[in-house]
Amino acid sequence: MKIFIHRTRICLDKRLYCATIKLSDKRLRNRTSPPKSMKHNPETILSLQRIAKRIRIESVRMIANAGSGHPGGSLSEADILAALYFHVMRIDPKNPAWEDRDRFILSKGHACAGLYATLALRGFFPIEQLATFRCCGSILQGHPDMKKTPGVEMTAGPLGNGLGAGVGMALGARITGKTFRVFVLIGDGDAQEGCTWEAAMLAGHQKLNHLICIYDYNRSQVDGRTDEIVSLHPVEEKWLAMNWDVRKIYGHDFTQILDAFVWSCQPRQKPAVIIAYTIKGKGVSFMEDNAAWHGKAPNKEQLEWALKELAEEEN
Ligand SMILES: Cc1ncc(C[n+]2csc(CCOP(=O)(O)OP(=O)(O)O)c2C)c(N)n1
Ligand SMILES: [Mg+2]
Repeated sequence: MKIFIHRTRICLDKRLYCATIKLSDKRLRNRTSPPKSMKHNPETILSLQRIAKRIRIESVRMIANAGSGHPGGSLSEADILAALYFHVMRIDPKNPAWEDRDRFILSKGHACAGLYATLALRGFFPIEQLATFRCCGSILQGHPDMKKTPGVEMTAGPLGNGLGAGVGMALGARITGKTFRVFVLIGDGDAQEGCTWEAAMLAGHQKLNHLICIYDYNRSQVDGRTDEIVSLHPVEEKWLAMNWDVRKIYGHDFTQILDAFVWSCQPRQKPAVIIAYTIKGKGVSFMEDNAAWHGKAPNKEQLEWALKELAEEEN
């Protein structure tokens, strides 16, 4: 296991940052009741596209403001997070410790800007807090901390640990007779860690049918292409061999994302994995599929360019 050091800094310019937050945030924050049904229609999709756009905008803004962070993975996961938090998961932002809530674990913890933006938009904490991302003493550290941030279920940063934590939660639910679902988002670099496969093997063996893994398959990690570093092929066959149900989707198409979640939440005898083919840096042309933007903050001009593209983006 490698050792890594978080960079912390003091944020000076909160006022400028907060001035850019829109009024429509209030409407989003007030959506506190868990969704009643997982059915979807064109309006659902339009609404989720708008939310995903906001997640992307807030993510790049936070990273630029902090001067550090991980835009590539935050942008690739944005559509999945929007679907989970605004349509699929049974949660109550006003009561983050509700016993029967669905759980979500971001195993690729470095991509927490996307998660923080989602949690803020969903009402777990005030959107203004995003301005403190990566600041000393902030609830929004450079990697998620379950003891600091409302809505964060699992501390993460060292890759490969999320699925194991999810297996523990799903087993705990079974033992205590709970019916909540456990969603774990893993990255493909994350999946290069051996403990991911140990957890997958145990989940398959235990037939953890309330465990759903989403595999953010952007085919890139910090050092470049996953295929050139440690190939993950054949991905589908690996999960099938470990006794998982498997579905492949394009992870930026809400119809496919929502259909896959409906499928994954149906009664089943095994855990389910959704292999989501995604684009690292999705939505910002100069970041898309470019490993250089794995862990780098945009400067002022690059931020303006990125925000312009994201504002114009049509899914
Ligand atoms: C155990 C461990 N080794 C190394 C790292 C350093 N590291 C941070 S992010 C990353 C690559 C992650 O790639 P991936 O999971 O595919 O995430 P994404 O492409 O979605 O950003 C690495 C190697 C780490 N966090 N943990
Ligand atoms: Mg990746």
